[in-house]
Amino acid sequence: MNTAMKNPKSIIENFEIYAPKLVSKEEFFVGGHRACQGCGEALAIRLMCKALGKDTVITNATGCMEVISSLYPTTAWKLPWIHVAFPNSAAVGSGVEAGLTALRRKGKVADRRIKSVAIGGDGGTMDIGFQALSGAMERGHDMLYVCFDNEAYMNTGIQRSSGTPFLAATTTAPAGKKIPGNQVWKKNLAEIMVAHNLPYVATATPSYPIDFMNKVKKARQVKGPSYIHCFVACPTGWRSTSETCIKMGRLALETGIFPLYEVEDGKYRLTVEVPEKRRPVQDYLKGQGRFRHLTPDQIRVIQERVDIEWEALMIKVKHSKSRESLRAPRGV
Ligand SMILES: Cc1ncc(C[n+]2csc(CCOP(=O)(O)OP(=O)(O)O)c2C)c(N)n1
Repeated sequence: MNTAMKNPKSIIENFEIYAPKLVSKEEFFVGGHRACQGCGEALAIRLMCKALGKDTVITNATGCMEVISSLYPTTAWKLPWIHVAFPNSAAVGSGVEAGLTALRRKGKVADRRIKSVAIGGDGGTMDIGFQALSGAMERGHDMLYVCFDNEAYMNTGIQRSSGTPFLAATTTAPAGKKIPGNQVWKKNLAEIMVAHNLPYVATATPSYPIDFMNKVKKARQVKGPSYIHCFVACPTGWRSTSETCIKMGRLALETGIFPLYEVEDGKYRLTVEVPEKRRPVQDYLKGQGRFRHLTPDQIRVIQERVDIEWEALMIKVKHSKSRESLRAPRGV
């Protein structure tokens, strides 16, 4: 174990020495794009691209990240990048992988590993692109899918998606006299991906950048399908101030609303520890206008749900076992 590992405080004190070693200076998603101030999604894409490196093909579903990054005649992408329709990022990503495999077999592309990475927002992934995602993962393509979950259809005006949290106000589930915001619980897509028996599934957020980048690097190495669910703050849609983008991800972790974990062949592991006494969900909710209308009783209902989900996750962390030996054999 090196000195820095033995004494994490020394990393913080000597940040300028360690930071360049931790994070590559090479940029593949560059400045000049049109993301809103404090956009968590643009930051996450930048970090993801650094972790992926140059031998990568990105397939991007329609959504904020496509709109802000590719206004004609400019582009923020320094990687091969394909903009596809709203529902089919995973399908095109799987085609990229199959195409590269075929070309490699014929000796028409360099014999090195080029990773196909498909990305989409929560609307493009959890709702309209879900069938394509499920199919691509189930077929076992050697590809990574990253969902950037800002918890609504932000690009088209903050409509609710199946990623929107319970009782959050959106333009299609406004908090008013009849309903107090979105009426259903958020879909847990990471769990649904685990149920696809993937070799690697993880949750992440740019608020913990090294954790996120390590997960992207790990997923890149996986030979087979992998999925990362990346939680990204959206000040515009969440009605929060732009400088709170990083803070929101940290509060989501510290309250247990968005735990950071990875699942390797079915074995769960928390990757960022949460204090034994988690912060109350109120600490996370209060900085966001989309939850401004909540009553103490409604906040209590959310707290109870988070507690139940947390306990269920802890059971999995404690008792799940690796199923690596049960991976479906390919080509049999
Ligand atoms: C089939 C289809 N339906 C609707 C649209 C309109 N549309 C474009 S982007 C978008 C919202 C994207 O939301 P999300 O996937 O959550 O990504 P975000 O913009 O929040 O990053 C919608 C509804 C479309 N382009 N195609």
